[in-house]
Amino acid sequence: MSLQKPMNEKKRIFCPGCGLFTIEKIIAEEMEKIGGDKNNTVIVSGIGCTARISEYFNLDTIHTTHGRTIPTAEGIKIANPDINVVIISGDGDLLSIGGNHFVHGSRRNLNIKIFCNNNRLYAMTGGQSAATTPKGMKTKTHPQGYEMEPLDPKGILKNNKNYFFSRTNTLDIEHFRNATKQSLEWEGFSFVEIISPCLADIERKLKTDNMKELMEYFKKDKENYIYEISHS
Ligand SMILES: Cc1ncc(C[n+]2csc(CCOP(=O)(O)OP(=O)(O)O)c2C)c(N)n1
Repeated sequence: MSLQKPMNEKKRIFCPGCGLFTIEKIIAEEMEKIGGDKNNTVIVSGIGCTARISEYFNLDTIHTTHGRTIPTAEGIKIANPDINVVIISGDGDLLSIGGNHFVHGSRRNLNIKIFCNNNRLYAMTGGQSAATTPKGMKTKTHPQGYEMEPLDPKGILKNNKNYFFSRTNTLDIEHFRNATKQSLEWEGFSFVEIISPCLADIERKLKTDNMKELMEYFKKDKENYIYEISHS
């Protein structure tokens, strides 16, 4: 049985063109390949467009409060060490409101897998800037361009001596699939940052070139793609 609920049974809330369709499909397919099912895998998500993804999986899932995915996942893992605990949530959820849990959860280094949809803003509430918004990017709250440098999750992981990290994107399926596979197979704390577009709603309303700029960022420099494993 597919790990994705059929679209005609469970209508997705995602806008046309949203990277979340790709994120759901690739994670579900890679989980299935390693034998993920209701007996061994739980998905945890927080609040936001991304967080709605948990209800589209044929698995036990928990849609928890905003920013609290990591402590919830840690509780599940500590009580059930043999279960694969996978978080799928947004950058606002994991790195803004939940940023403190990411800092300390990564130091605690439990075997949990985090997939962060980094659309670089708060999508569900209408496109406000987040901790991950790149300098100069136009958002609803910064129509002239955001003025600060974005938070880099990879930098925070340096406190953990045994992690898997990847920066990937939904425009390069092969890289994203490979990062997902490696993350699911990693025995320890793992964070996959998936840069993805929020174009149908935010781009149209703001009339920005964020999407074009995003594609150029990945085209121009392969260093923007990362697979990194750290051993203690
Ligand atoms: C405690 C709390 N604060 C604020 C909100 C409002 N809120 C709902 S979704 C959201 C943004 C979510 O952004 P992100 O995690 O990046 O997910 P996206 O919608 O971009 O996928 C916010 C601020 C809330 N529901 N609960």
